[in-house]
Amino acid sequence: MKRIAVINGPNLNLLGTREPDVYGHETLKDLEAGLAGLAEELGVAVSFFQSNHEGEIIDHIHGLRGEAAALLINPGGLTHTSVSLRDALSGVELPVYEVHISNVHSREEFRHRSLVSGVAVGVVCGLGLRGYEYALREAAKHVG
Ligand code: CA2
Repeated sequence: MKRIAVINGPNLNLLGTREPDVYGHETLKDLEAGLAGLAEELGVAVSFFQSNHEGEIIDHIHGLRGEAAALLINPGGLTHTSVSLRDALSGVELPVYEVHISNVHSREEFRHRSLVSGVAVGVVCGLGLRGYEYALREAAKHVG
């Protein structure tokens, strides 16, 4: 069965505990449980990883080579700053789906630029946690 890796970057472990007006009421565990159910329906395997450390995320991405068929990533604040994350994503040669819970374009100017989008198949933003579901459906179609 093809595997799709879901990666959440810095501070996304706080989902559901703060800033509910921006990030909603669901926790990271709720999100992962929902995606696991959807993956089952779609007939793909899914793995989850969250870290607040850039290097750990990059190491995880390196480890996906040969293990995963596609990856979904919400890189958190690293979206706007990390050349190293972008390089890891382009180096792993997997289809990348970038997800943001909030509409980054209606927020502060520094969130308008993503270093990741240029190496992504597609980007979903502003649709809350549903954005992960849409991206998972697309990724499953792509790898199926
Ligand atoms: O909208 C998104 O998903 C973001 O990737 C979230 C990042 C932010 O830096 C990006 O510009 C957009 C921040 C993640 C922080 O997550 C929290 C969740 C709950 C409470 C506090 C922070």
